[in-house]
Amino acid sequence: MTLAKEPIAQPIQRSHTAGDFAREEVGLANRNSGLPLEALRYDVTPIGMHFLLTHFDVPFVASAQDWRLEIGGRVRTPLSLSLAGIQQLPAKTLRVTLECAGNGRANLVPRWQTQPWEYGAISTAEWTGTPLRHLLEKASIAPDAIDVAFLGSDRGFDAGREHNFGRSLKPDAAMNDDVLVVWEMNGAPLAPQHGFPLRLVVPGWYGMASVKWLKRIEVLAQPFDGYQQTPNYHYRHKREDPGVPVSTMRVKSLMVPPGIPDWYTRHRTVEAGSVELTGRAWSGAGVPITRVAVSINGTWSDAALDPPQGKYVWRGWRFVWQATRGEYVLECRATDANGDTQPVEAPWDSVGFGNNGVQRVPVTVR
Ligand SMILES: Nc1nc2c(c(=O)[nH]1)N[C@H]1C(S)=C(S)[C@@H](COP(=O)(O)O)O[C@H]1N2
Ligand SMILES: [Mo]
Repeated sequence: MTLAKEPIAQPIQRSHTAGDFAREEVGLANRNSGLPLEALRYDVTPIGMHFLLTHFDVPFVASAQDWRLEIGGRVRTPLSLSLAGIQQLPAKTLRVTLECAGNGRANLVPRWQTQPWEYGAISTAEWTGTPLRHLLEKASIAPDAIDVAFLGSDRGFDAGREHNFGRSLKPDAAMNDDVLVVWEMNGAPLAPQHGFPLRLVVPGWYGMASVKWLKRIEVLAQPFDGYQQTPNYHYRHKREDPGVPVSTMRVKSLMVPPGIPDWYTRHRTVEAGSVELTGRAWSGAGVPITRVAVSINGTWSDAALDPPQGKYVWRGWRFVWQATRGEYVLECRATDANGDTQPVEAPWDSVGFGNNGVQRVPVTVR
């Protein structure tokens, strides 16, 4: 596998729409599952409930025995490492909340036709691996390096461009001790759908940076121009804007929908009385959450925050609501230590990246 130019074919036509979901969107939603919001209750998401986003096919890797991670490009010592060799490096376990940059995009009007996330593309796992910097130090980055590309073994087409899924980090970001090359999730070998046998985990960033099925690291003297780096994953108001690269997660919160759901609509029914509302709040780049407010039909009150569980981990919150009969809309809104707060109205983005608008939960109290 190399960084050869990506062949360009005729792109598939897609569009913005405000109407029904296309068969293709429903098909993607079946392949790429979200966290059921009731599972926000787990500090660490059970593996089978962790959200999934796989652009192409999940590679079939029968055994990790023959897997090699290659490191090449602008390095003094190109390397080809086995999984066993990598596992001999100093190991580190980090609890990390990952969110897909497209989370919430199905709630935007009009929406871009793609994986139609509502709220669930968010989860927390405990990742065990070795800091990437140990591998880069072994290979020894050349002084003219300005970008480090990470390629997965999965390959396909997007917008007519054939490529392996790939992303890059600037050398200083790549050398951060918390960026891990990971072989275990929640104490078990990586599941096939989460990147077996090896993946990158970049804490504090949206999920696209955490390349699964990691096969090759290419150190570059020019910016990586793979499809998933650019043009994809840029905030753009118009399709033709140059855009701003998507990087760290924006401040956000979600609540566990209270009461019981209707099977089809998911509308909630709650018994009158004292109702404890709970949820999670997080931000990017390791910035702590400082406040969560809850709104009951537009009246905001502060929630209590649970103790923090780590630099890159969502923070629990709770609020006791004295519910009386009627129709309600519940909302929650987080603020981080930078003073950033979730917008009440989601910022519109051409393909729906970074939607951190407040969640609205309609509830009937009886
Ligand atoms: N090789 C590869 N890595 C990938 C992807 C992919 O399609 N292929 N998807 C990315 C995106 S967009 C996200 S949000 C996360 C999702 O990780 P998960 O499926 O383990 O939850 O993986 C990232 N890493
Ligand atoms: Mo994603």
